[in-house]
Amino acid sequence: MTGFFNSGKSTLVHTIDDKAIHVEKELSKTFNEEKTTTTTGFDLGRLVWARPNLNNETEGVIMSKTEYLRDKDEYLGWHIKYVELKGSPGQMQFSTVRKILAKGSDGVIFLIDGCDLANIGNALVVLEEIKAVLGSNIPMRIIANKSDRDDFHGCEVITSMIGETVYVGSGKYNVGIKDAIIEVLKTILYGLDQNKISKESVVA
Ligand SMILES: Nc1nc2c(ncn2[C@@H]2O[C@H](COP(=O)(O)OP(=O)(O)O)[C@@H](O)[C@H]2O)c(=O)[nH]1
Ligand SMILES: [Mg+2]
Repeated sequence: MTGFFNSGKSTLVHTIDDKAIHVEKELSKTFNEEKTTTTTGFDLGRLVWARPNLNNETEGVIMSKTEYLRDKDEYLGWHIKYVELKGSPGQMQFSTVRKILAKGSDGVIFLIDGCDLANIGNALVVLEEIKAVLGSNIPMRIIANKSDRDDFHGCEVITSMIGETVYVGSGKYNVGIKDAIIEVLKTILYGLDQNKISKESVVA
């Protein structure tokens, strides 16, 4: 998972895996009341995708590895895939770290701060960077994050600014996140065309 500084990457990883690893440091200048640290290394969440069958329409469930190990008996006979969600540092100067972390990724969750249009340009720089490393066909879902806030701009505005489809989400309140991860995982497994078919059937 990547995106510019303050888009909500560390928060999202922590929401879906409360045992996630964070490598952070205090910001020398406070960004705002809430944001006092910045990721200097990475965030690492360990997830499990459990599916009752391997039908490509089957969504299954995303949970943290800890939850899975606790409730393992409920998933007897299900198909289990372990997923690592790596959150990258968002500041421009950490470009090299982002590129190293990106290597070996099978798909991307790209976060944009949906309340901060002033940083859309920076988001685009990070988006181009990830495409340069992983190729522009890498399975990816772009999320306009922080949709819970009153000053959220809505995904239509951000879609038109980015020039690619952007989906609504809130990493803090776990809205749209698991769906995005499942969509990316399905695209990794079944390819873009298969995914389009299943997306249409979800909409219908
Ligand atoms: N309201 C709201 N705030 C969020 C959300 N996600 C992150 N934040 C806040 O945005 C700021 C940046 O989040 P952080 O996870 O550190 O961003 P990162 O730099 O991308 O890792 C923090 O103050 C978070 O509390 C969200 O979905 N909703
Ligand atoms: Mg962070």
